[in-house]
Amino acid sequence: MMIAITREVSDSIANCQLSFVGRTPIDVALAERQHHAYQKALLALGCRVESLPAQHDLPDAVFVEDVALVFDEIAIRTRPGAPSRRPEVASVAQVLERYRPLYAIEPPGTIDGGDVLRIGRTIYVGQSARTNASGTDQLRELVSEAALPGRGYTVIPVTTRGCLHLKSAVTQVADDTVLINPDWVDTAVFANFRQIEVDPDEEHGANAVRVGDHLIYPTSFPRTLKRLMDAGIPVTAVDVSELQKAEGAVTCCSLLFRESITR
Ligand code: CIR
Repeated sequence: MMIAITREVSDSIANCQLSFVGRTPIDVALAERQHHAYQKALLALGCRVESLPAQHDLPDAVFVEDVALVFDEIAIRTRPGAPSRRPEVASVAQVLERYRPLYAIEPPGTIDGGDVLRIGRTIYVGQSARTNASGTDQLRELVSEAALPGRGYTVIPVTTRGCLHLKSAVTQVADDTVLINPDWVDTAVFANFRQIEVDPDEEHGANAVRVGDHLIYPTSFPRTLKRLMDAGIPVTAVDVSELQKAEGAVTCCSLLFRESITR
């Protein structure tokens, strides 16, 4: 069973952090409806959705992906790069403790979950304004072969440019395939994968959520959506326009993991 942890939209979302997107008015009621449709898509793909109550004093709290990393073996509370987002961590960590042994990124380390892309036994970590070398080194130790005998991961730091997170620039869309924006990350890092590039007019289009072999993907990138469908990848399209105004993408609205632990 796949678990999806989500959090309801804060009514203060208009005060969110913004880095590469200009501030425009957000329709909170519409954001809530879109978020519910996103949760429904997760349910329809067989996930058990654990929806946490909104944290109205924390504008970005709907973006739960950034505050924790969940692997088959352990979970890690992150220390988000934006100080305003650090109070979001504790309540999600409390839930994760029920599922995995829980570790933490300590100061001066910072990591946003949006910078962490796991593919198989490799973890690519975006080096962004939100994720630093100390955070990356701490993650490397926590998932090393020494820490997880027989189940260690290789951690590869990846430089990003012009975007918020690594997963703004690249996500996995099939076992052997990534969806990628070549302007925001060096495609050579993913040379071992088949690569589907975003349409040049859809620069934010590289972020897809993968549930089993299926994707959840925004309706706002129709040309890239067609590329995914032409590649034979099953896609559920969702309208997340209001969350995109908060610089959110589809991966960032859930923490997705297998219920059972692997030791
Ligand atoms: C932020 O800047 O932190 C939020 N406004 C958006 C976070 C999006 N997170 C993600 O893509 N993982």
